[in-house]
Amino acid sequence: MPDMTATVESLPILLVPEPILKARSRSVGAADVERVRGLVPRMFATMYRAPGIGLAAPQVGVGLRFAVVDLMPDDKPAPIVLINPEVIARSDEQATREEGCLSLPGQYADVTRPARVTVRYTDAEGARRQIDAEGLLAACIQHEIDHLDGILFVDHLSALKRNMILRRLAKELRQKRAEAM
Ligand code: GNR
Ligand code: NI
Repeated sequence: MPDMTATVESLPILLVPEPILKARSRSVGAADVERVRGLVPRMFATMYRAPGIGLAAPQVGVGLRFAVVDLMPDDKPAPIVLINPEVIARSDEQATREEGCLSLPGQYADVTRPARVTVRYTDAEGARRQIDAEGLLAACIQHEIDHLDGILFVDHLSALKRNMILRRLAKELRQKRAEAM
């Protein structure tokens, strides 16, 4: 008897400087729906295990425009699947908060973005939806949509801060890989 409660396998998370992280992903079309359906549970498993509050398909090597998000309010799962998400309105008001990224492990910086966004997307059931986001959810959704356009949170920083972070990450990964030998 197969174990029906078997844990969904995590996927490897690609790290900077993987080229796919700098590429624009293409829209999910009807022909991609089965592939997306298969990937979504694995992407949630990968995100929860990391742990993170969002994960975009290119971070697991898939060049398609979808992402998963879960802020786990009150420690309870609240999974959101964003397929072909589009920001259709953004506030003039900006907000600054510290961001991190699973593709730049251990690196954090303050990022300024629109405080509120309205996002149109297709959900996991194929229904067209719209969400008004603010606070951390707004930052997270914008961060994930950026990934679909090949943009990383460090691209919102000055060249000086960006290079500082990229050099620090390269050094830390080099050290970690040397230790693992
Ligand atoms: O886990 C994550 N935390 C986070 C914090 C502030 C703004 C955005 C994020 S998303 C990030 C996970 C990730 O890399 N998603 O692409
Ligand atoms: Ni990220």
